[in-house]
Amino acid sequence: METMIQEDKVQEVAGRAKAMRKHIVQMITGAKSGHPGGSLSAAEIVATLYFHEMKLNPQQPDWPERDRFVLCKGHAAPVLYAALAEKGFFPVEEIMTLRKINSRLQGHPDMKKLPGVEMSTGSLGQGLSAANGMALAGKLDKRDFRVYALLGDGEIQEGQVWEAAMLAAHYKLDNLVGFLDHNGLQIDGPITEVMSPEPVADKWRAFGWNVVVVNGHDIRAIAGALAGAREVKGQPTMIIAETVKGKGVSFMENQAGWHGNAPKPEQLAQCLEDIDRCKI
Ligand SMILES: Cc1ncc(C[n+]2csc(CCOP(=O)(O)OP(=O)(O)O)c2C)c(N)n1
Ligand SMILES: [Mg+2]
Repeated sequence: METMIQEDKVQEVAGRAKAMRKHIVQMITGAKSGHPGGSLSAAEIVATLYFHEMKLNPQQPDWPERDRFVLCKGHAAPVLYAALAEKGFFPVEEIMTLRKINSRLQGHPDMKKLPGVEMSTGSLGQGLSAANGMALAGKLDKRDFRVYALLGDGEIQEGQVWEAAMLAAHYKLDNLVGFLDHNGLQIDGPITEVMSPEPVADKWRAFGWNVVVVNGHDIRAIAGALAGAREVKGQPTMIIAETVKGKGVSFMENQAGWHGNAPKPEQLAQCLEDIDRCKI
C-alpha cells in the first residue's frame, strides 16, 4: 500500500495510540468495570481517524462541516473517550469518572451528555444505520464532510447491519467509510464458533462495497486505505482491519475472557509497562 502519510505524522499518531491505551486501562481499572479487549484492538484505527484523517474542531463540537465518527460497537467507549480527551474535547482527568453516576462518560457513549459523541450506541447493530443517515444528509445538503463507522466482527451477526450495508451501496454513499475491527473474538469466544460471519471481505463486496483489508495496527496502512477510500466514487468503503483483541497488554491479547473484565488495581502497573514496551 502506497504511503499517504508523513513519517512524523505516523510517529505522532503512534504516540497518541499509546497514550490512549494507557487511558483505557486506567479508566477501566478505576471504574472496576468496562471492556478493555475491543477498546485496545481499535486504538490505531481510532487514533488515525482523530489525529490524521478527520476534520474536527474540539472548540466547536457541533461545527456543521465536521467529519462524523460513529462507534457502532459502543461497548468500546473507552477508546472513544481516550481519543476525545487527547483531542481536547474535555479534560483528560475526566476519564477517571468513567461509569460513575452523573458522569458524562457513561459505560456506553451518550451523545446528549458528552460533546464529540455523534451517536448514542451500545445496542449492537444499530450504528451503521445512523452513520448512513448522516452520510445521506451530507449528500442532500451538499456538504463535503465524511462519515466513519467502527463495527465489531461479532456485531455484524446482527441483521440490521446488512440492511444498512444494502442501503449504503444503493444510495452510493461514497462519503461513508466503515471499519470492521476483525479481532476474531466476541463476548463468548471466537466469532467462527459462535456464529461465523466469514468470509467477511466477500460479504461486504457482495453487498456492493469497496473493500480493503489492512493490518489494523499499522498506521501507514490505515492511512493509506483512508486515502484510497477518498478516491472511490459511487460506493461506500469497508476497511477490514485485522487486529488483536487486547492489543498491547500481554495477558489480554487474544483472550475472550478480557472482553468485558476490568484489571485489578494490582494488575495496572503490568498493563502500563506492557503498553510502554509494545512495539506496533
Ligand atoms: C444487541 C446487543 N446484544 C448483545 C450485546 C452484549 N454485547 C456487548 S459486546 C458483545 C460482543 C461484541 O463482539 P464484537 O462485535 O466482536 O466486539 P469486540 O470484539 O470488538 O469487542 C456483546 C454480545 C449488546 N451490547 N447489544
Ligand atoms: Mg470482535
